[in-house]
Amino acid sequence: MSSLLVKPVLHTYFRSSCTWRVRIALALKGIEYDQVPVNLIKDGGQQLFSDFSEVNPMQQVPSLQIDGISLSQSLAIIQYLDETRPKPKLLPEDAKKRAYVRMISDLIASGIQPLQNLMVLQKLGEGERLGWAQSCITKGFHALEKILQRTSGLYCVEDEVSMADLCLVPQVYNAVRFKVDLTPFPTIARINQALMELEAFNVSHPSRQPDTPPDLRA
Ligand SMILES: N[C@@H](CCC(=O)N[C@@H](CS)C(=O)NCC(=O)O)C(=O)O
Repeated sequence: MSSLLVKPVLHTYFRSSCTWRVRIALALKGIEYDQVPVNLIKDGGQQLFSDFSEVNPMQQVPSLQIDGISLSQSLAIIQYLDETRPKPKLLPEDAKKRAYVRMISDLIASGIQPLQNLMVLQKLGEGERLGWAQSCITKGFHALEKILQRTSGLYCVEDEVSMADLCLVPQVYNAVRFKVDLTPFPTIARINQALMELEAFNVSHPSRQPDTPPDLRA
C-alpha cells in the first residue's frame, strides 16, 4: 500500500502542550490519524523506554509517522503538514507575516516551553517547581504581550489562524495549570479566548483525548 494511504500515527500525551500544537494542525486540516499514547509520568516516564527512543531519540512527544517518514519537533511537523496539505495555510504567503508567525512560534517553542518542561522541573526540588515555571512563563508572556499588541488582529498575526496560534493556546493552558496571573496579559487572553471558540482547538484539547484520565475529562 502506498505510504500516502496509510493513516498517520501520532505519539501523544494528552497534557503535552507540544503535542497539542500538532493535534490542532491535524484537526484544522481535517487529517485523520491514530494515536499511540506515551504516558510521561507513568512507569517513570514511558518516553524514556528504549522502544520509544527508536521513535524519537530526544525521548519527547510529539512524534508523527506520516507518508512513510517519522518526524519529531512540533514546529517541523506543522510545517511539513502545511507544505503537503496546504489548506488552510498555517504559514502566510506574505514574507513579513510569515516572519512574525515564526518569531512568535519560536518565542514560545524555544523561549518559554523548554524552560518549564517536565525534564527541567524534575531537576528542581518539589517546592521550587511552581515558582520556576511561573517565572519562565511570566517573563516570556511580557515579551509576547508586547509583540502581539503590534502583530495581532483577531489572532496572533492579523485575522488568519497560523502556526503562532497553535503555539499560543497550549502555552496559555500551561500558564493556567501553573497558576500564572494572566491579568497583565490582556492581548494574550483575548486571542486565546477567540481561538478556543474554534472547533479544531476544542476537539484537540487535553481534556478530550483518548488517554485523558477520567477525573480530568471535560
Ligand atoms: N521542541 C520539542 C519539545 C518537545 C517536548 O518538550 N515535549 C515534552 C512534552 S510537551 C516532553 O515530551 N517532555 C518529556 C520530558 O521532559 O521528559 C517540540 O516542539 O516538539
